[in-house]
Amino acid sequence: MGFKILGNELKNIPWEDKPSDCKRHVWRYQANPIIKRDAIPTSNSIFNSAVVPFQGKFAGVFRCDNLSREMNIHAGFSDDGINWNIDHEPIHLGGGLEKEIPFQYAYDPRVCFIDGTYYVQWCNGYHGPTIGLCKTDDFKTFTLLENAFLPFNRNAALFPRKINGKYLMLSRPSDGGHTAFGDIFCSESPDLVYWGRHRHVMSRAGGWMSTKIGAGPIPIETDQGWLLFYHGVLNSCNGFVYAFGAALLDLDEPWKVLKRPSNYLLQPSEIYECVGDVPNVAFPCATVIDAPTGRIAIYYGCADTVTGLCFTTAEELAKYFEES
Ligand code: BMA
Repeated sequence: MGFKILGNELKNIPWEDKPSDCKRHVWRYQANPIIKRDAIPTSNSIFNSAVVPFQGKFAGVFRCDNLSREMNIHAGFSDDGINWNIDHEPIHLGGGLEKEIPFQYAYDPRVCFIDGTYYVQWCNGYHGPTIGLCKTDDFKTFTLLENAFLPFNRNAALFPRKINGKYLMLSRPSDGGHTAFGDIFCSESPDLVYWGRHRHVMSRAGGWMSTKIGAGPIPIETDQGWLLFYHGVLNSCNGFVYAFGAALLDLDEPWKVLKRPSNYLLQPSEIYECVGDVPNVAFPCATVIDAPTGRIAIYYGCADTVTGLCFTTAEELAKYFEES
């Protein structure tokens, strides 16, 4: 099959070549985790976080649970995408709307660059979990926008360009607890305020994704369709296990699934993925890509405690999609 990533060159993408003894399509950064749980003085854990190229370097929005275990999002900056300076204070959401939508909690951010602006989507506490949105140009000043949906919802990921003139966003309707179900839907908006034309994209399936699934990073445009990394959850006798895989969605109507292999790409196996505040969690929230080489670096939360980095390429994923 083979496919080509449509996007920018990123010469300074964080990168390690595939080890010669690696049998999988995704391989981990050897010095994982890249962000330790106590990387800032106030953090119990830093995981499920989003990163984007920014002004020739990198910026990000990080999920930091603090020492009283409140969940919040913090901005951070990096020269190389690996070593991060994360603000000790949470992001201040301004612009006026914060009086209408007072802060309760924030977690699992994704960051999407569209038409020159960075939009953050996260799970926002508003009488239960729903999807919060804000925008920034500099990762210093953040303007709060309307929540996209009613509670309960999680795992939102905007598409990185308008499709047929509209913003599209994936999300995962849920409940107010540790949701034992969940499928991915796609919603449309003319203005990032009013959302409708909700379409079912895909349901949980067998094995590693038998309990629930949720969109991971912002979808990546390729000549064969949108490349979506997504997490899937298996309910074992010892609790949930979060792994991730990938699917290809139609470019014009992304609620149509073109390819969806049944194998996972990465399953919690390393000690920092299997042991932590929530064991056995690999939860991807961001990628950075170098289109000419097809290189993809994936940022993922490990055991709800630390942040890891792993790698793949368009060539590897083409093989993965052929195996399905
Ligand atoms: C989900 C979210 C994620 C978390 C996962 C595993 O419901 O809370 O933030 O990584 O559970 O605990």
